[in-house]
Amino acid sequence: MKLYYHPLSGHAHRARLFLSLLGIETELVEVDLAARAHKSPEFLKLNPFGQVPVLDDDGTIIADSNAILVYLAKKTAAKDWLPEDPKGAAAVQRWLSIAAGEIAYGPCAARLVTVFGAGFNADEVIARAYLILQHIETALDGRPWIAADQPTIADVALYSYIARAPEGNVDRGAYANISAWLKRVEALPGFVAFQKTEIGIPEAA
Ligand SMILES: N[C@@H](CCC(=O)N[C@@H](CS)C(=O)NCC(=O)O)C(=O)O
Repeated sequence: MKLYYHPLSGHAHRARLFLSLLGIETELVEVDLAARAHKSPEFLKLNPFGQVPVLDDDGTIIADSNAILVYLAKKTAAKDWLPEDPKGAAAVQRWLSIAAGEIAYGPCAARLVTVFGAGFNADEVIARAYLILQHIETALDGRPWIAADQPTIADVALYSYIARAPEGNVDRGAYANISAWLKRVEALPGFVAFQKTEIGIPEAA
């Protein structure tokens, strides 16, 4: 499979991480966001939204990180990663929605300000980040994974921007359950790290 990505995109890292966890051989195609290659006519044919990541599975084009996670789980019949029973599927979907909502508008947006110079109100997006981190901290109380007894694509979708939240000046120090969960994700066979920058505050231990 071919993944159009950027090394500093958490959305792209999500897709890359799951491909690696599944052991799928992947050709990585770096899209030069600084040169606006994601807005070129060729790239817009792949994703009219002009965003990474995009997956090309032998001509089947899937845009959107969470859609890629669903596609890969279904394609490989990885039922542990995406349960099929109504309750299990809903539990995963709930956190995919949060990854596309509260995480995007919180820790992801805070990092966009510092790493990419986005013009959001930093105090506002950092406050949003703390709000969602507290919810996740509570949800992880007494359980190793966010949506099931085993890791699911919900954990994959949440991981990248929470791991790099300190780059957006969001301190993860007060969230012990989240720290332990990040380490569990990082210990999964096939884990591949999300590139770090020197921007922001130091990571919590
Ligand atoms: N909903 C999309 C969001 C992807 C996204 O925001 N990608 C960013 C990089 S992290 C991007 O390509 N931004 C360029 C733009 O929106 O113009 C997904 O989950 O894949």
